[in-house]
Amino acid sequence: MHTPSAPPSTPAAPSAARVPASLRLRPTFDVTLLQADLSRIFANDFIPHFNTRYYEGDWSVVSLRAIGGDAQKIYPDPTRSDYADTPLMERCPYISEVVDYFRCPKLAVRFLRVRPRSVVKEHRDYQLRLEDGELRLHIPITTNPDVRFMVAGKRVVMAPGECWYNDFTELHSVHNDGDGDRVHLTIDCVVNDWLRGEVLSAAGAAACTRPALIV
Ligand SMILES: O=C(O)CCC(=O)C(=O)O
Repeated sequence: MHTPSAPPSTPAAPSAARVPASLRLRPTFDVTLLQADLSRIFANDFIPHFNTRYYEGDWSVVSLRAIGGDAQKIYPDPTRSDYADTPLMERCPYISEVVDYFRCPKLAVRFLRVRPRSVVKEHRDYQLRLEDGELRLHIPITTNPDVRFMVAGKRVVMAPGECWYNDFTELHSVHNDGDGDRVHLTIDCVVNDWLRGEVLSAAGAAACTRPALIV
């Protein structure tokens, strides 16, 4: 695979309590290959999001890994563990490698698309952060400067190929005021020692780059 790039140093890890609500993790994935996989997904593979009260416009989903391997199942049911790749994953060989990069159990893997002039309204997700033992990673594939992704009152600018942890138990929303689709790959993960280490070491690195507190 195209090995994701990661900085070599691993600063001292903070505790989970010090992890910010939004945090870029170390791997960076190949944008051309991500977009090539996305191009093999067709318009009628996208299914409108089930939470119709939470959005205006077009927010839609493609299930690459779902309950029972069924691409029609777009709800990431936290009570189920029988997740498997759907037939759509076969069209996405690079994304299959990206998913394998994460050395932890994976649940739902989806494309989430927010079309131009669409809004995912402010909401919280239940038990979806490091401390809860399950978290959702976002890897942008297509985006534009007029996407506003807000988490806990702050704008989070995520570029294609980057990998981000967000605390989705905090209020969050997405506005796409641009002209192009915004598509993210999302990977729901069960937190194990490896994943906790990745998040905590990224949090440690982020803390080191913050300005010193002057008292
Ligand atoms: O980015 C999106 O499409 C929605 C983000 C969101 O609400 C989530 O991942 O829980």
